[in-house]
Amino acid sequence: MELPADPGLLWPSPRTFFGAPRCEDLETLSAAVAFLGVPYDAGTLQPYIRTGQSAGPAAARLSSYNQLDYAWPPGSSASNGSLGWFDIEAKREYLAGVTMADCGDVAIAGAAIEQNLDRITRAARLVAERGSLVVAVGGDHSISVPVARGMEPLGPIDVVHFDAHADFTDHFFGARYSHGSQLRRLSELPFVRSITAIGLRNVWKVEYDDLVTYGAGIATTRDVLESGPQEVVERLVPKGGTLDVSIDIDVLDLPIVSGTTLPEPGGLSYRDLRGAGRCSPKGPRGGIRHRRAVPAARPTGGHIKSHHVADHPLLECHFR
Ligand SMILES: [Mn+2]
Repeated sequence: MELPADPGLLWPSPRTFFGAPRCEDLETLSAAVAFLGVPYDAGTLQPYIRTGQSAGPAAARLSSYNQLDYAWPPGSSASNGSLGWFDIEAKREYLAGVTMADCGDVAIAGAAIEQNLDRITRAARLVAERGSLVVAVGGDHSISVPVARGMEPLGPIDVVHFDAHADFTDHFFGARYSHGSQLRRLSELPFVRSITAIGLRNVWKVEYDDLVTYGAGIATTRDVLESGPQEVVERLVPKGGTLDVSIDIDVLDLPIVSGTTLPEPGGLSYRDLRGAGRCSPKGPRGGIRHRRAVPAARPTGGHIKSHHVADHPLLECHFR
């Protein structure tokens, strides 16, 4: 990448994910990676857990300023895909030449829960049908279910869940579509063939028992720290299928992601998570399907940093 001396006169505003070109019409989407904002936090177990995750997509777009510029100066012509970024540790560039698009945010309408979930599914499905890697940015973790429903054409799906929590309760006080039950709902989708949960450390016994009964692959945070992310991923994550990777940033240690809604001490480091992404198996169509739900509280410094540390592992999972 050449560093231009002239920054240009105007930069596009507001910022897109990594400064990628906007896609105004999903019917014409043509990009290897498609970002889909899902500003939804109605799946939160209120009032016990704080909300604000709906601010996630906008915060993630803003924080991407100091990670990767799709084109430089921002907004300049980028017919050859992303400029990428140089990793001095690996002595190589990542994401160079990869085409990306920011599809905007799914339209969320107040308390219309079922309609909102349906819209999320329809948008995710349109993106998947265009052959793009779906990168859904939440939002609370309950968006995993409507996003995964949109992945049906790519099935069967192997779900890989990075989270301090199992999210495997059948319900909370009768509520079945909260972030506390999303992995359970995913396990019930007919085209989901496996579940692997990595980084668990605050889990109810009933959830653990049900995960074992289901046959899920399970790695606690301590398993990852003691055995290393590569051993855990190679042992547990199925090979040869289509992966749907979901990262709850609370899988990381509390001081790294202080802005998240349910921070847990004793978690993974950025390097652990990135290492897990790096060694995940590649699937057919050259693709791993990712999405990530980022329960972040409010657009504070911690929130911004939370997004920052999740972005590199997410993308390294696929482009390495
Ligand atoms: Mn969690």
